[in-house]
Amino acid sequence: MLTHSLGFPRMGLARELKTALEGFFAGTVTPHALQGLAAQLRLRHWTAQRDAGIDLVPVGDFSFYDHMLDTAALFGVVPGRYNHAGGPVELDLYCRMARGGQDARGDVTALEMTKWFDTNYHYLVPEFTPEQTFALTGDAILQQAAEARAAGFAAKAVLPGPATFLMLGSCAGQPFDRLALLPKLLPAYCDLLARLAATCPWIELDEPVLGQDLPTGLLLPFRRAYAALAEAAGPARLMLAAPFGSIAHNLAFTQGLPVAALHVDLVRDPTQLALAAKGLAPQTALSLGLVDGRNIWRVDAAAALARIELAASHLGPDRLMIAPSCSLLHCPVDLDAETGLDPEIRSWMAFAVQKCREVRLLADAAAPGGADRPEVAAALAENRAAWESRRKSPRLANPAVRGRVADISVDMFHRPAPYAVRAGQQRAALHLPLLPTTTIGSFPQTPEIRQTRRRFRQGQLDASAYEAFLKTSVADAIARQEALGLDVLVHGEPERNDMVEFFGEMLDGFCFTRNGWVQSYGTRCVKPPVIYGDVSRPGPMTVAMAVYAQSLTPKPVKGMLTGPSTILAWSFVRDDQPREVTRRQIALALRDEVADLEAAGIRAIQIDEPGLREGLPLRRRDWETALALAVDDFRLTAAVARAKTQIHTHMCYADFGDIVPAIAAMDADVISIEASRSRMEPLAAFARDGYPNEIGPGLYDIHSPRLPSVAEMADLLRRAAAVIDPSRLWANPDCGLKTRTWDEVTAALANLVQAARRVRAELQGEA
Ligand code: THG
Ligand code: ZN
Repeated sequence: MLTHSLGFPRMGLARELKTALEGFFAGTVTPHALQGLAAQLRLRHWTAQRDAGIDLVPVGDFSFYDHMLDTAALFGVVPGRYNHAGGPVELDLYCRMARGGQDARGDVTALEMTKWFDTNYHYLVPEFTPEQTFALTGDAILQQAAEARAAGFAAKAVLPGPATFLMLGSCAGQPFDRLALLPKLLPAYCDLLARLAATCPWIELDEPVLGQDLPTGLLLPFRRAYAALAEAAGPARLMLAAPFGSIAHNLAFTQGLPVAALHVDLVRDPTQLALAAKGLAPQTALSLGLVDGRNIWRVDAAAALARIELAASHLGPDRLMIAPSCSLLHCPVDLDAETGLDPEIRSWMAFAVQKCREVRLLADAAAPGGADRPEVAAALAENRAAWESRRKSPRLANPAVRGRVADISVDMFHRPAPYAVRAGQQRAALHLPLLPTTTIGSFPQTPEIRQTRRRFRQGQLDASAYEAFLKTSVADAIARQEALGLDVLVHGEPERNDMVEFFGEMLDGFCFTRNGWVQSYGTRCVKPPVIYGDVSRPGPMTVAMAVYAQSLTPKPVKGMLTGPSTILAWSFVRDDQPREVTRRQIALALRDEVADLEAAGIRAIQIDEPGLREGLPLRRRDWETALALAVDDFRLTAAVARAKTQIHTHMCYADFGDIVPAIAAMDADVISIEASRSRMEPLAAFARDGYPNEIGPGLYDIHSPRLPSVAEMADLLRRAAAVIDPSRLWANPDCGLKTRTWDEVTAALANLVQAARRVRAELQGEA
């Protein structure tokens, strides 16, 4: 049984690639040095995987920014605004497509970024036109394949397949059927495969769209394409991979294809095994994705071996391959680097390197007589012992939490009064004008704030000095907001690194890593906390800081929480119970925080849910149930608040069109959303679906250093007031301001307040 890997984390154990890339962007690292480091990392990662027992190591999983951008560069898909004359996409153009920036003719915007299926990774969206042409213009993957071969590795080239590449692209403003481009794209893929075949014994094309709903019109073109691709791959063997989902509903696409192997994600859906096996052409192998590439738990070897046995009963052992479920991009690199974890909990975990060893172990144990080999038997016994320790651990179950969940009653999901009643009480309690102004929560994380937090974490600064520093920072933020004339203030979150990491560190049932970084986009990483047991709140988490901030001003200061769906989506979640059970526990913990904030005199509380939408299943028909449960948990969190306490929420991504009814069902008093980049377009969906509560469309893009003018924000507000009753409109930026400088923030918010005043005066003049 061959073992293989679909991809390895790119950043390096010490995030070396991030450091080098950021240095390159800043001009302190030469292109030569950057390329040198990249080659070093690739070699290190191939070696680590081979040493762990992976037979076929991946080539093409490395990227300077993102693998979809790499694929666009590979096939010459460069939007017109970059004025590219054709030919190879050099590093300079690649970076402009990734990050935007200057060229001879001025500013160009980057490609749009969006979530990669239901992960917390963002890819760059390729833009296609109806006249799009394709050619093999890049050679990065070919060079890397040669590099791997020269270093003596058996390599499998990996890249997104043509259907996924087209479906995940955009139409750059002029809708057309992108899939109609498949016949034009195919020759470029065939060209690439033919060349890769010279250096790689295997080529993998990833088609995670097979887990989604596919247009029936794609069926024949897809099948024809894969027949052509398998032929073009020539002496190399072609693998079609479907990570992240189940292909059970799309078997017609894969059945009988003349590919050398089909990879299925058995972590996401173990039941698809028999279906996938039955439809295979006689020469096709089945690659079993048995080790979870999305989480940090050890594989349950006994359960995985049972699956291998089932597969072998259908296909025989010689037609099986063993692998992680998906690319290991979505988990941290090496558990050996974690020295601070509780040893027992640590013994339940596996990171990318350990997961490669697990793949090897499964293949060894499944081989005839393999389980009797002493080293295999010992490793299996160790795996079993770790799982027994985990299953029996008293640290997992918290009877008090279980009891509370069992006792949840229907009334706990309902605010004490409907919005129409609450709105009046809140307006009186908060003394808000028409078009009230506010911000989303975070203020600039200055170098001083980052450094002070680091010194405190490393023990160079004691708790009282740290607290004094935080208070100074909060007082400064409050003074600035009062001077700007904002209506509802925030404390600025100087104590928080990442919002989810912050709550994870304070809740029971969570633990956190020192170095468990996972790429989120480009050079940016997150360190997801780990939920291992029942979740509860040992005590108030945000109350002291909120109360301190409120003590400095008569204006309302919002308490700031992260919602249950977002904490769930951005954490490593326990895999021994349904995710929904875990989220309900989180909701109860947050509900207590809402109650405590309110009891301490906080009059407005924001519960952010930017992660709600991205957690949705791959198939739309599963959305309704998933959304209903997510909405319930938001309501469970918020509904404890009195009628006159104003509940806010915030969501980042502009793609709201199809979930407005669910957002309305959350019944937050106020929602702030991203809207400036699309000139208030998302509001149309809220207006169309009769969104009943208050809404703050973002008036400027916080991702850009550009200063928005009073006139343009006033114009956006007028557009908003044309579709939403102005009595329910707020004025705020698109998102939190932690990545900006105070100079930028002060200037932009001053203009935002002016814009709100101007439009307020116009509206009141009309009345
Ligand atoms: N937190 C978590 N996941 C997220 C977001 C978040 N996913 C979606 C979106 N927000 C991703 N955005 C970012 C933005 C910035 C950074 C990471 C993800 C970032 N990271 C620092 C870096 O890589 O330099 C490291 C952070 C740190 O020092 O703690 O800037 O907000 N969980
Ligand atoms: Zn946001």
